[in-house]
Amino acid sequence: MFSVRMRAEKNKKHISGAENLVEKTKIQTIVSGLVDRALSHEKGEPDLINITVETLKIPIKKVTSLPLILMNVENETEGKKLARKLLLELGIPALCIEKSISLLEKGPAIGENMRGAIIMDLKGNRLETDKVRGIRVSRMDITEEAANELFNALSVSGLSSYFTNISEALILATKVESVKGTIAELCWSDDPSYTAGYVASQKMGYIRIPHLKKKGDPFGGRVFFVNNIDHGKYITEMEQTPVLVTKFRGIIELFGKK
Ligand code: PML
Ligand code: MG
Repeated sequence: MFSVRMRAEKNKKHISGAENLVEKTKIQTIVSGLVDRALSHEKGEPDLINITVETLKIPIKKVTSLPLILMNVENETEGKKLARKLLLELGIPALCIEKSISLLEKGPAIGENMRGAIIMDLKGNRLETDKVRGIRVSRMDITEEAANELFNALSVSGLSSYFTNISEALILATKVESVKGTIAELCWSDDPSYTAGYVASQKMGYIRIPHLKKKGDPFGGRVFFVNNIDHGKYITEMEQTPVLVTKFRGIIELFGKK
């Protein structure tokens, strides 16, 4: 199996990234799809597209996805209130919650979005070595079978048009929550037109919140809340261990759909 990764930037600013785990025979098709994607992002045309194709040297970890829990909120104020409540219930101190929300609101890389994520301990310290790049979770995918299960479930809930965003975020969150030391993740998109995000945890699943920012807002990102991690091991596992989602755990609609 191969890891195929794409990242695109313009004037050194991150535009988009995506990746797959594929058999050799699929590399060309996947690369071409990733290039198309890099060239058609709403944030503009990149001046650099980086494609990496690499054999996997570590055995693949097969996992079942987190359950997808759909919540309904009217706007980003309600959405953030819900995210705060969920994170508190998960044991994240209020100070860390406020710090993480304000970082994502302002653009965590000195007023810009990060390519990767913030790691925050329960005292509110940021643990990423590179605070502009952040930690980039990598080498992950979903099987065709599990992707079909997810697609069908999303269709029933009227969300199939968001399949790509949801599936990629669910894969990533599932990997992040599978790594020892992660307690929860807070994420919302950095795409201006996409207002959704989530709070993910092993305890509660992937709780999707349709509004965590206003439409048009270009800032977003990810924060991983951690406790007692071995810094080096944690980062290596996030970046290097290949994870394949082989089963979709299902959707729970808590307050109707949005
Ligand atoms: C992104 O695409 O930048 C992150 C999307 C997070 C939310 C995905 C969803 O559940 O709709
Ligand atoms: Mg994005």
